[in-house]
Amino acid sequence: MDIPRSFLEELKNSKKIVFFTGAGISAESGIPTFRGEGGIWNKLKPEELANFNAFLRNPDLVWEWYQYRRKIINETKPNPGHLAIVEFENYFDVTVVTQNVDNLHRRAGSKKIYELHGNIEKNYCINCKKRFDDVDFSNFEKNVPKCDSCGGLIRPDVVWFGEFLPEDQFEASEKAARECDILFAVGTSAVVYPAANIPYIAKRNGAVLVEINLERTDLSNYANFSFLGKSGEILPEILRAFLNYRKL
Ligand code: BV8
Ligand code: ZN
Repeated sequence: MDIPRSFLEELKNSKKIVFFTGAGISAESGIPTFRGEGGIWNKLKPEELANFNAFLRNPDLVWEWYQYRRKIINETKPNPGHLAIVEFENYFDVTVVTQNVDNLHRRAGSKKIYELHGNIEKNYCINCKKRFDDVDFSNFEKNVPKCDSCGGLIRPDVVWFGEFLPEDQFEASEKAARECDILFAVGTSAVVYPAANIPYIAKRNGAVLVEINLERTDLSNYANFSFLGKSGEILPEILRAFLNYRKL
């Protein structure tokens, strides 16, 4: 893969890096994306599942979908793309801003992570808000569990369509985007807002914008550099090229 010298020079002069990641970075771990071919939304529509009213209308169906995804996630592990991002921490001040709810960046060992859309391992009661994080609900495959304090429905702690993002995570992500020297947008179709604002905020504040994706997206016209291909191959390749370049 051709890595431009001008890109390596920018990287060498950078201190703060943001990795803004989407479902594509977890694809090589075996977790289906939302919108690419084989994407889960192709079969199921967000409005049917990832929103609060759908949950109220059919809690068992929505709960079952999350149990199905949790099962897939539990059988996967971080891939070389996640691991390369951890490696970058040895040479840069790295912040991970992820739209993913799969917890793979944390399992890979990333230190500074902001989760804009929540975390599928966490749950809470919609009535009394009691937390049920990292509770094993494996015996609730098809039926939504009820809160043991008030009997309310328990939901996954993820951000559904029409719901606000966790303010602390979003504000910290905006700040990291404003202050970074370079932002890598990795494996995201950049169509879901307000998360998709993050790369534009970085660019507007003078950061170099780098896109890593299998295909072009809305971001491609704004990116200073675009690498087309698999993030699990490209990120380790960029790290290797950087380590060689900095020795020159
Ligand atoms: C909000 C969590 C304020 C749950 C997700 C109408 C009504 C209501 C709202 C809206 C509306 N119209 C617009 C909106 C705003 C809406 C929105 O943006 N909709 C879009 C679809 C138009 N946003 C919201 O509703 C947000 N909240 O606006 O609140 C508000 C409040 C009240 C009333 C109104 C507004 C909340 C959005 C969060 C939704 N939750 N997920 C769950 O996961 O179950 S969204 C879902 O999409 C995931 O979080 C995912 O992370 C996110 C983004 O998708 P991507 O990560 O980019 O993944 P995708 O599959 O799309 O793309 C993968 C990419 O990877 C592809 O480009 C592919 O080429 C690439 N790829 C694949 N393999 C690889 C690869 N790249 C590299 N290597 C590979 N190997
Ligand atoms: Zn409760």
